[in-house]
Amino acid sequence: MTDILTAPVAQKLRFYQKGTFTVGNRLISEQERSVQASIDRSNALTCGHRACQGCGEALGARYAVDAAMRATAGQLIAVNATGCLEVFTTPYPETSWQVAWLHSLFGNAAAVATGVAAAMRVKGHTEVRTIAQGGDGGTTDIGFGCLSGMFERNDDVLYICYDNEVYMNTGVQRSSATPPAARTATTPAMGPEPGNVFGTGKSVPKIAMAHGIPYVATATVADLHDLERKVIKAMSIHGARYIHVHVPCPLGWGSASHDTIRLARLAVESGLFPIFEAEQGIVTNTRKIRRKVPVGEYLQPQKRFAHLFTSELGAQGVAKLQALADRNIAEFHLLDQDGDV
Ligand SMILES: Cc1ncc(C[n+]2csc(CCOP(=O)(O)OP(=O)(O)O)c2C)c(N)n1
Ligand code: SF4
Repeated sequence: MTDILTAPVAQKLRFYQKGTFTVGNRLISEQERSVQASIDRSNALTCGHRACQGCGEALGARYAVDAAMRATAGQLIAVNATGCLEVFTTPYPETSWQVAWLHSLFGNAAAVATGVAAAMRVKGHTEVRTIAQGGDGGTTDIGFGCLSGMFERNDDVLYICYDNEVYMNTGVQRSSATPPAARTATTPAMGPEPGNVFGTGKSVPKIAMAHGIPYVATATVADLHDLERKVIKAMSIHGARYIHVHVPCPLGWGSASHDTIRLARLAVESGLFPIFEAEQGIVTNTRKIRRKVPVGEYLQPQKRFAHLFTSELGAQGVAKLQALADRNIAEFHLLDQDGDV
């Protein structure tokens, strides 16, 4: 009997509730239910933290770290970059972590985790595993050099990036993961190209793949079962591993706190956030889009994109974002041959 710990690829779930995307634990066998459904989950990130209502980062971290705890029988050390996750969980002198947890600086989480993993190896504690985690600013910008070094040396660390597409902890500044056209505190919605620039973009999952590391995956809080499975799979592998999790941020995105999961799902179903796994630089698994939606359905509920829906200039921005989504769909073969499934 396979379970979530041993299933080698995404298990096929039957969607009895047609018309919804519910992946309720009741629909699958007890052995395959999620870590979070288990009464003996570790609650590594427990109650009392100060995250906003509907915070995707808090949700993603809870599932990811508990899955890593399950995979390592609790023999885990977590290194955290500066950012919302660090700040809302550890207002001195309190902590919401029930795991060995370290914070050093904004940009050095990957390097600190490398040192922790090396120390455990030298001390002979080979059963103790290390993860590092941070936001998109700490990962794709300021910590990027340390991260690339960790990849290139194939250090025995799983790095998890919680991508809320903005520097949130310091007040919604643009990062290199901010989508084009998004309004942030540093990219106002004014001028001939309102919001963030339509640049070339920066896909850290693809950059991680270019290092040829053993495992790279993208994940979303819209499919927490899949996130758990990917963390558990990553912890079964040694060497450098990277998981990039899409985590909506109601405060920074100007979205309703009850819309976090719906928006995360629309990002996937529109093609803007492709879900895939790669091993040694080769894509091995993609999550097909079940029912393709136009990008407008994802953008419109978010105030950071409100200016796209009030003018002809805005409509051109929506069309350009649609082209980006379509490019992802073609690149990762996100639709079955016949189109929508
Ligand atoms: C060297 C340095 N520069 C700037 C800061 C200020 N700072 C702390 S957290 C943060 C933003 C974090 O953004 P991100 O990594 O995206 O995480 P989020 O808060 O969005 O989860 C910044 C700019 C710092 N602590 N150290
Ligand atoms: S600002 Fe965003 S990332 Fe930070 S705690 Fe609030 S919802 Fe979460």
